[in-house]
Amino acid sequence: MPAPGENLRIDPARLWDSLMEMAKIGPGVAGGNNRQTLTDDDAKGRALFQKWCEAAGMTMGVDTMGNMFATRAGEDPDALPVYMGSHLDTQPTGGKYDGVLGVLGALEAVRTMNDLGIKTKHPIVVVNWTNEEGTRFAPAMLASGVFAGKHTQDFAYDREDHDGKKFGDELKRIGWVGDEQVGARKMHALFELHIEQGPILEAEHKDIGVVTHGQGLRWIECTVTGKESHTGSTPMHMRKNAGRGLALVTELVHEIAMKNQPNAVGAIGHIDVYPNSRNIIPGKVVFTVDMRTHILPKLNAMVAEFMERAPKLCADIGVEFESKIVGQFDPPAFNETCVKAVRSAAERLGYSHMDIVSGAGHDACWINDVAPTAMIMCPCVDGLSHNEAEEISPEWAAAGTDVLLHAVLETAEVVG
Ligand code: HGY
Ligand code: MN
Ligand code: MN
Repeated sequence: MPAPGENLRIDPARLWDSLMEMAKIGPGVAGGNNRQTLTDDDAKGRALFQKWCEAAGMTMGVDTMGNMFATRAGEDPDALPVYMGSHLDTQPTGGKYDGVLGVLGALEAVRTMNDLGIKTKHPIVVVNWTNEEGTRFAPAMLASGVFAGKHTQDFAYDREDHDGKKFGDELKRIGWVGDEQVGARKMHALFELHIEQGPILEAEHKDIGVVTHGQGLRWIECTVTGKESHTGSTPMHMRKNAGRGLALVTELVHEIAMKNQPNAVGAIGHIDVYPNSRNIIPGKVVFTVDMRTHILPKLNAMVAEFMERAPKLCADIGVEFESKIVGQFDPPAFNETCVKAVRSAAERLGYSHMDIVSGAGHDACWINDVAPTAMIMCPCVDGLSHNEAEEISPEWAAAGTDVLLHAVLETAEVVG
């Protein structure tokens, strides 16, 4: 199949305008976004995305997890579609590009195909996956996980946010329960463009990351139980301070990650302290440990060491420790043919590139289990993400989207 010509490029200004337009929905307090999944702002972002897709001549399908699929017809309607996309939901203090670049970059690729009257054998579908972030409703990549058969829909609908609202109820409330059975769609391939969310590409002065693998992830929700009592009048030897358990476990997670360098990370990002009163010793602390590496035996060993040592640390100070896995996936190795299409696209377009392992989890990590999948990354300033100051350059956005366009056209087979 002849590859698209190296002069075939997207419209960088149109892409950037769309990114800035979407960023106006669910603004953060410091220049980023707070467009959390299944909020009214998420609904507004979905509506704008649907409007743009329909203006680009695509037809929108929605499944029972709210996943959105905008289809551009192919010359062979029986050929399995080539999918491209990511997520529009953001962290509570998220950036403007995490996920959004992958969705709007895919839309820009279709707009460019329309401008040039490009026809493909395979239909092309632009995707917005529901709840990639997993911050309001754990786990992350929830809807792509249901699509890939990793979770049941009942499990997903039952997930509760901090206020006890259920995923299924919130999806219904915002009016985005679709009629398609989730997971029924079959894919010829899927490509996801995403910002790196780390410092490597910028430090190496590379425009494109050719993602060969992703890190595996374990989210362990821990509950440390002590005894609430007065911070002033309770003698030190009589205290059961759950906060100390959190401190010891936090340090343990860091120690295990550092012992397993390179290519291992660990931290605790979510913490709820009860009753969280200045003059009451914490009686209970609930927190989530996030451990990752792209080496599966190492990941399993890190978790095993944690599960062996954490309960003892807590018992030694007289507090109880319980834990449960609330999110997990093994390290994905992406499809070699799709990865090659990404790499050759970068070469053809003259963009500097390097192979890279994705540090963050992405919907592509789950879809990789049900269809040939690959990812394209662009740098981000100082490697910063999951922070309102997240920034990329218009040039980086355009380069990544050019590569996405070429890889998708090569895979979807241009026929005219
Ligand atoms: O947690 C992750 O890696 C992704 O950003 N949800
Ligand atoms: Mn993301
Ligand atoms: Mn994210």
